[in-house]
Amino acid sequence: MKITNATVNVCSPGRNFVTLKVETDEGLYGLGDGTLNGRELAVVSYLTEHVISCLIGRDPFQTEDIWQYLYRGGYWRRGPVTMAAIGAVDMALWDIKGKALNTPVYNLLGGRSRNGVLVYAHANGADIEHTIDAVAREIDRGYLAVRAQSGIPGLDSTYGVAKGNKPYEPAERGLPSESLWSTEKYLQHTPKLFERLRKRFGPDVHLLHDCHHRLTPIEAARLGKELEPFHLFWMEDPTPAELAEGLGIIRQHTTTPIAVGEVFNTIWDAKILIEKQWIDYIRMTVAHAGGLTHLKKVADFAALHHIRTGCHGATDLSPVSMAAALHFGLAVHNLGIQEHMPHSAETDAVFPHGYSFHGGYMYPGDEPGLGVDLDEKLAAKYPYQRAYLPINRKLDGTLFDW
Ligand code: EZ4
Ligand code: CO
Repeated sequence: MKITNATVNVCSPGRNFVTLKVETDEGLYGLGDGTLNGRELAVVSYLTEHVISCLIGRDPFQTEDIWQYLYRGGYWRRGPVTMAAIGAVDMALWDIKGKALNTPVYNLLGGRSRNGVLVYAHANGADIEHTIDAVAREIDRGYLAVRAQSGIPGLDSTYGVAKGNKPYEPAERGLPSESLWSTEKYLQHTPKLFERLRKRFGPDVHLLHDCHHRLTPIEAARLGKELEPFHLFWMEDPTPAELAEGLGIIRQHTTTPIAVGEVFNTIWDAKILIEKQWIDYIRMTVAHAGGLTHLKKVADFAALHHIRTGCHGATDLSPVSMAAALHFGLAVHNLGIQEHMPHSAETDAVFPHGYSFHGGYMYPGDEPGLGVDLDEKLAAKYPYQRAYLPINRKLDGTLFDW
């Protein structure tokens, strides 16, 4: 089999998605997700200007060699744009492989290690009472694990909390919006939220929380200690993780489990964190970490160090990524949990898919390949619209981490 053509689709059914379609001389095609929130067109250009012509004539079964060709052969290694482009190609090739062999991708990654993939829902509210209601709604829908984020008294908006009645969506159309932040107010408020949630929902539901890279290591250590009585499943991105040793400081102070990695691209971002066992969950995505070929290696390395997976699964990853994460999560031995932020009805219609949710778990479905398609006609009705993630400032105007 040979690759004969590849095209990039950019559409915006509620939010922007970049989808690579790789075609073969046998009529089979594969899809890969290359969406990089707020920087979408950089990946499009990387693919169309620099990658696609190098793929023509290659054997799509050679996932390892093509991965190395694009990673080592590009000379300029790593980085989110490069790795998202490689991720899109790699995903599409695994999709083709599955279709050609008439088997779901999970069978090519080791087969089923479990019946379904444990997922967590998002719940948020303007204050603690509304967040409690939102968690109750997700539990009623069948979720066994819920991430809780709450508005903070004295701050107009914060990460993870929806404005109005719309579901939370981090990117907004137009230029970046700005929000104001106070670590002091956040640290006072957050333990109260989890005290209330545990009291209300009892010990069994898994509770998660995302700090979104906003604390220094010692601030995160304080929060982790104060959350210990409420037994979180994890505390996510407590501090920016470029400085790996920061996670080491947090680890010395608290037994609250730590999850990081949604902005990582390769094993090199995570190597020290994994080796030192400073984290408990590695959250890289199939799309941004160079596809299944690389993520499988990361997961196997993590497994040697008691670290489990917890792939990022926000709505800015397309249903193609969601499917890939579910095949991966079903197959790897060290699955922790998978994030599940359901896509809008418009997005689901553009990307018909075989995966499903039932009773707290998701299932990739048994269709050959990844089990996701792209309705190009419908996609054409939703042209790209520029959108950015917000930026964040401290109350005195200093630019801060969002
Ligand atoms: O802010 O995906 O855990 N989920 C997250 C997300 C990220 C967005 C950024 O594009 O942190 O909401
Ligand atoms: Co996050």
